[in-house]
Amino acid sequence: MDESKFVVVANRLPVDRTVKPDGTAGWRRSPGGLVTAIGPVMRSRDGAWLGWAGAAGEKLDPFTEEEMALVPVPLSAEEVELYYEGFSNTTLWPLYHDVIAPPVYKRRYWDAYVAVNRRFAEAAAGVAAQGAMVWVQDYQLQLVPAMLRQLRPDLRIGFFLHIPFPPPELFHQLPWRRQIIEGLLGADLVGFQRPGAAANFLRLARRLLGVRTQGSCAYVEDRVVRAQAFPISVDVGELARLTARPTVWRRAAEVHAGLSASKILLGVDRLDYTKGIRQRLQAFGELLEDGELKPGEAVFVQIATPSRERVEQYQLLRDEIEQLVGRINGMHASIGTPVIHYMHASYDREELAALYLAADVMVVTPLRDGMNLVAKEYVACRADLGGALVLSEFAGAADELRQAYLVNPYDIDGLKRSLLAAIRAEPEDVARRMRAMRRRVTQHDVDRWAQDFLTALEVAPAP
Ligand code: GDG
Repeated sequence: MDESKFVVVANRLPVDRTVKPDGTAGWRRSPGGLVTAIGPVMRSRDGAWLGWAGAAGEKLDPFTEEEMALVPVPLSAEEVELYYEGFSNTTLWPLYHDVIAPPVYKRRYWDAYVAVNRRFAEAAAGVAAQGAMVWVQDYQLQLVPAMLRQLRPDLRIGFFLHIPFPPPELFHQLPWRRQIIEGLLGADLVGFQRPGAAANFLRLARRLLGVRTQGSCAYVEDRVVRAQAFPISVDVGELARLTARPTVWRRAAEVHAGLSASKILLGVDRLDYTKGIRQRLQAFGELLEDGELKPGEAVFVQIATPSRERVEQYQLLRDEIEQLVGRINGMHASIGTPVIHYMHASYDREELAALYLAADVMVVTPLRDGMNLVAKEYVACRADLGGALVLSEFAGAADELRQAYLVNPYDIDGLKRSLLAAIRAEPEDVARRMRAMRRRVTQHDVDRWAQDFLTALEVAPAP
């Protein structure tokens, strides 16, 4: 494979395995904004994408798919358990999300994290052309920037963290806190979702490593590292095309007609303890119990996409949510008319778009979330200016979507008041709020996010 001038390094490759109708195996582009945003840049810059192909123990040669050069990085079954399920999702994920669940600190997890990060760094060093630009993605690969810089000082290295970055008060728990900050400081540009996260990172660099900082810059030996916010967004054009399809708006009407309630409340999340699914269902259940909502007045549709099913905290969460759904339906449903429709399944983009169109109130209540694309997707789909958004102030999206019904999901009474206000809002008010939110999302879509980051990386002082 030729060397590339632009290299993306992510835990996963942007393709999923498929089986074609004739039985042969193939690949299909994964859904999601990252590929859409970076795909055009990859093609115009002769790019390569490094990542795990998704099957443990499998060794694959580089291949080309969707006009992208893909370089698989192998992971053994043990590494998936220790580096991915372990350090990434049992240590870092809860620590970076306000310790909503207790993080687990195991030295075996850390050792695997170091080893896998080194493998990714070596693979990137092997495919990057002289002076190339390398863009490392997310919390699974925080050591890659420094490892890669050591191997290849000629490269321009960017890093983007998709999840929150915690304040020192929490980050200090991590036994390997210095190593993580050193790892990230290997980049020329470190991007975060919110300005507060960039500030946390700079404070930690000062406190843990004595690095001098000024404004958004950290001075590391003879280099300047910039830390800044680049709020990620959605592919507004793709969503507009989807919602314009007659099959989609017909399906939305069908969903509405099929539910025997005047208003539909919708939640769409990976089944994750950061998403505040319990809090929103509890608030909805209490409104029914108090008699403030009548069963025919509103129905809740909750899609909970299966996620990290081998991690214990996720198994416990699933039991808890399913018990709660059962209890609320047990109290308030009648035959043929549940008050909560709960689906533990994954749907295609068309069906999701139809649900967004059908929903009168979109309920997004994470306890902590880097950005939350679901909130932005809902806004991008509502060209009709219908639909109210209830949004947690702890989601990065709250910085931009100021006209949503902003809530503190820990405050169940406040959440109940906001749900009622959104359900009962006048159409003019709903439209006014939606128009303002659409202006923001349309002007700051995912393409703009990628352009802003890469432009900032390009103007970073040369290594
Ligand atoms: C991380 C950060 C940050 C959901 N169910 C289905 C489905 N989805 C899609 C949604 C949306 C995406 O998954 C979820 O994105 P979120 O942003 O809401 O949340 P995370 O997965 O936690 O993402 C987050 C993001 O990275 C990007 O930086 O915003 O804060 O935690 O696009 O539509 N897609 C399909 N079927 C489903 O059933 N096809």
